[in-house]
Order: sequence, then structure tokens, then C-alpha cells
Amino acid sequence: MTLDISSPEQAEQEIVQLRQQISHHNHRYYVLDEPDIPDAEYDRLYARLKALESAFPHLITDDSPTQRVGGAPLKAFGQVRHELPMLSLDNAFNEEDQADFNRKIQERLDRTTEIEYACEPKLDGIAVSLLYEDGRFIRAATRGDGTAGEDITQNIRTISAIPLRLSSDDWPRRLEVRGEVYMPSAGFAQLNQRAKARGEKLFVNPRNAAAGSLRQLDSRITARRPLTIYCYGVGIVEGGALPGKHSEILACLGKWGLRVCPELKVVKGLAACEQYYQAMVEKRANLPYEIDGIVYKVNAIAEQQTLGFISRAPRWAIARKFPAQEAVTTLVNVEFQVGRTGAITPVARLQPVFVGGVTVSNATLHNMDEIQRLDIKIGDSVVILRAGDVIPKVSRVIHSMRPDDARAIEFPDRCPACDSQLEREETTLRCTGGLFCAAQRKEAIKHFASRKAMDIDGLGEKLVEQLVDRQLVATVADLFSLSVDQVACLERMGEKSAENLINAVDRSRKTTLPRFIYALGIREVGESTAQALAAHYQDLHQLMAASAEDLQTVDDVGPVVAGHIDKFFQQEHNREVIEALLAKGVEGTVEATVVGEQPLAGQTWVLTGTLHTMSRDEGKALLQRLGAKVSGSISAKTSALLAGEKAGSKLAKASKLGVRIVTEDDFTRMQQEWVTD
Ligand code: 9MJ
Repeated sequence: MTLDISSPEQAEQEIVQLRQQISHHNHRYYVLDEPDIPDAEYDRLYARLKALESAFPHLITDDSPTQRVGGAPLKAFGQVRHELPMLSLDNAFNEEDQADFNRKIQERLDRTTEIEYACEPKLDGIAVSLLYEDGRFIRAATRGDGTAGEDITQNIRTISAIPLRLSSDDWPRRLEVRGEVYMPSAGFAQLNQRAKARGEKLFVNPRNAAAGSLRQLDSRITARRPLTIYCYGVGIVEGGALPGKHSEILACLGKWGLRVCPELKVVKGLAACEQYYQAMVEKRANLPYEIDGIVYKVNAIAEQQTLGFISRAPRWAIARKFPAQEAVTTLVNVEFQVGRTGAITPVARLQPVFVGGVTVSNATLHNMDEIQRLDIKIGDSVVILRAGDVIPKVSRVIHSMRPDDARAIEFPDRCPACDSQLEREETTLRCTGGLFCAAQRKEAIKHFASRKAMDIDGLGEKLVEQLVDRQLVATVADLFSLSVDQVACLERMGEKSAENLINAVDRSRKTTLPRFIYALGIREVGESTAQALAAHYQDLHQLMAASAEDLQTVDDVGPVVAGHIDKFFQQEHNREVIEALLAKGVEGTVEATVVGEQPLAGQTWVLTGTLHTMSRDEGKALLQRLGAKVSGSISAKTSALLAGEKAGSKLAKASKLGVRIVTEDDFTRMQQEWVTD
């Protein structure tokens, strides 16, 4: 790069300007999550600053954005004594604890009216203290034992979301900001993916990854880790005053360029605290970071001061913990289940354990690779993870607790359901019995009847097993010949429930083409591929006639999936079942019609995050078909936000503005009301 600079003064002027611009864009990108320039433009500004600084090294300052890449490794961390102790939080584990907390506060404040609380998610990261003097970042420390912690200034400097200078100019001359450094879930997943590709050890969870990253003596390593922060309070405040409410203090921190959690909400009284808790339990799985509870703080600082603190925790705050998502139990046995496509899945049978709010006695072990990766044996103590609504899994083995009589897990060499030979496909064992295998047949029927497929209400797991075992149903087409009498004499069935089932089977005859295709259970054809296939071919026979090459012209269909589809329709048995279904009046139509007028006419919707039942474009087209205008950005005028998984800043903005948030599941339910077949 030619510098094209005539004097050091001119260089200095440009450097100052560039630093301001880069800090502004850092703030937009890392704090607000709303960049306003393309990455390439940011890179250009940064490269220009680097070039000027290397030509004029005496102009480099500590708070230059170029100084975030990490410096020479330290021998050890220094100690920092906290001028004001860094408190931890007392815990509440249930509604009763929470009510006790509220009652004590009312007693201590001698109040009968409802208390105002600030509610915040409790982040599972590392508590840090950031010291700013004259608006400049001076020093950072960990909490340590609350009285003294470690000096992690070098490492904190590498976190782009932490401003090296505060914006605006009404900050106290000396200000200690406190917050939680954490690793967002997506960054954690990427970090582990990279570690896996290099054959390195994986981090157990985002908290450990964040802690490990901050504990590096070599800050160049920290600089490469995807860390960020939410600030949740202040310590020292000198040479300036802060507002009288916790929520207002956080708003000030935001104004000064520090990152604060957008989920913060001020509520009055215990019932509203409980409502916030329930709302966050629902939202938890969709947040882009892990939380382990909710923190409630008395909002008025004067009241906080009256309440004071005991030993290491304030009396004015409490952390209501979510039920533990991890628990230790024993692996009692491993059994092998046969899936719809014949894949053999090892399932862990566990000593029942309470985790994530439910008792868990089974967990998936996925495949042979997973068993090797975990190095797991029968009798081992294992950590069970149940996050959100996901299926419980064995996250790790506590090898130090392995008993002497632990047994190795032996894989079967024949199908446990039909005794057919197994074939090996990379890390998966597969039964070669096809629909001769009763287990595969059962799974195929369960899938066909499931909610997102033909949606046959009442045709659950137990019923399918009985129907197959009693040879009333061999293929999905047989479902449409069942009589009330046949069903009524099954276990746990009566005349009425049998009638209901037959009616539900009847109703399912008229369905949509995407559902019909999905219901067939073709390997690797999920809902969105089924939708793409339906949109492309418009007719089942057209799809059946398509060659593997032609199939690959459909969105998202690559050679592997095309191969599966082709193979499925080549099989005589499958063609027969499809023809039998059609002969019994089962019909999948392409265009759903909307009841009456367009239900979303006059509304403006925004789409964000990843949707599972459709692509973004399909979602947009559907919203438009329902009458909505689809916009790219949220404003107070937005009618609703359709939020998929990993929704980020738009979700935060929508909740801040009180815009209605519709999850994909909600949306599916709404459509079922609007759409007739
Ligand atoms: C976390 N971990 O998210 C506090 N925290 O306040 C929040 N921790 C805290 N506040 C006082 N949101 C001491 C700790």
C-alpha cells in the first residue's frame, strides 16, 4: 500500500480519524450486532491504520484498535485487589425460594406494596471487572475469591466487544464496570469443530471454553477465541454520578458503548418475576448463548443500599437457577434399536436420573464412532446432558470413576429385530432386511403417521406396534383398509377410540404433496427437501419418473440424496405401496388454498434465523401468499417477527420494541387454522 502522506502531522490526523471510525464500526458490529458497512470496507480501514502505524510507530497507543491482537506471553498473572468486593449471588431453586426472597425484602424495607425488580438472564461465563479512567480502559480482573482476582488486562483487550474508550463524555472519571465474559453458542460450536478437525481435545461446554480462553498467559490465543461480554453492574464510581435505578445504570453503560443484555426487563412484584422466568424458560433454547437461570435485582439503588449484603452476596439480588441440565448417573446397559431406514442406533439404558426437569432413563449413543469417542463401557459413570427439549445424550464419561468390572460394549453382527445381516456404512451399521424387518416396518409406519407427515391423530407408537405384531398392517397402505372392529379389540382401545382413529386415518387421505413425499420416509428427504421436490415436480408420478441427474436440478438435492430418491422409487415394493395408497384415495395436492380473504393482509412481517420446515425464500413466498408484506428490518410498525433458530439481533430488537414474536411452531399451528387442503 502506498501511504501518500506528506507529513507526520498529516499521518497523526488520519490515524486519529481512522481509530474513531474503526471504534464506531466495532461497536456497531460487536456490541449492537448491526454493522453498517460491508466487512471488506472495515478491512480496508483497518489495513490503512495498520500501515500508517507501522510507518509511524511512535504514534501507536494502547487503545488503538490494532492493539487487540494480543501481546507477548506473560509468566504469570498479577493479582488485583478489588477496591469494592465482587459479590456472588445467592440461589433460589424453586418458586418457594423466590417467594421467600421477595417476602424478606418486603419485610426489611417495611413495604407491603410490590417491589420493582430488574430481571436479567444469568449468563454462564466468567465474572470480570473492567476499570475505566477518564473514559479509557485501564485494567481488567477476574472475580477470584471476591476480594482479589487475577489481572487479565492483556486478554480482555483482545475482546472486540469491550471498548478501549467509552463513547459520549458523561461517564464518571473513574468507573468500574462488571460483567460476564462468555462464548456464544455458535462460536463455541465452531471452535470445537476446528479443534476436532485438528484432532485436538474438545471443550466440554461454552463456559469452560470461555474460562480456558481467559486464563491464557498468551493473549494471542485469547484473541482468536470468539469471546464477548454482557455488562450487568458497576463497582467503583468516582468523579461522577449514576442514575438511581439499576436498569437506568445499564442503559448508561449501553450509551457509553458497553454491551448489555437486551433481555433485561423491569417488572413489579413476585408474579411478574415468575412470568419472566417462564418466558425465558421457553426462550432459552433459541438464545444465541447459554444461560443457567434468571437474576432478579431490586431496581432502586436506594433500596439496594438499605438492604446491604451478607458475607459474599447482596441481599437485594437472587439467582433463580434453572433445573440442572447435567447430571451424573450409571450406564446400566446398551441396547440396539433399528431405525426406519435400518440404521442400528446404540441406546444407553441408565440408572434413572433427574435432569433438566425430567427423569431420564435412556439416552442415545448415536453410532459406533460416538462410543469410541466417549470411550464408554457398561458400568461407567456418565454425565447426561438434557438441554432444552432436545433428546438426552451422554456428554462424557468420568473415567476416573470406572469400576474394575466395567464391560466393553459389543456390537451385534445380525439385526436384533429380524436377524438379517448388517452392513457397515462408514460409522453406521444398517440392517439389510428392508421392509421384511418388522422394526423397520414399524418405524416407517410411525413416521408416515407423524405430525409433520400425514398427521394421523391417535396413531401412536404402541398402536403401530400392535398393528404390525398382529399382522393387521404390513405396509402404510394397509392403514387405509382398517376397520373399526379390527382396531377396537386392540389393547387400550375401545369402540370410541377406534372410531376416532379410523376417522383420523380417513381425514389424512387429503393432504399436501410435500407432506405425502415426506411421509414416504425416503432416506435424507426431510420436510424442506420434500417441499422443494413438490415445488419442482408438482406431481408424484413426475417425481417417481425423474432420473438421478434430473433430481439434482432441485434446490438442496445433491448426488447422495438424489441417489436415495432414485433407489427408493426403483424398488418395486415401494412403487406398489404408492400405487396402493393412490388407489385408496390418498392424494397430495400442490397448492394449498387459503380460507376466505388473505389472513395476513395489511400486516408487515420480518423473517429471521433458520427455519426448519422451509427455506427462507419459501417462508417469504408463503407470508406473501397469506397477504403480508415482508420487510428486512424491524421497526415499531412491524406486525410480527417470524423467528427461526439462532435468531439474533432482530429478535432482541423485536422484544425491545414489543413486536409480536412468532416461533416456527406457532406459525405452523397458525397455518393449520388458515389453510384447507
Ligand atoms: C450473570 N452472571 O449473568 C450478576 N449475572 O450481579 C448478572 N451476575 C451479578 N448479574 C451481582 N446478570 C453479582 C453478580
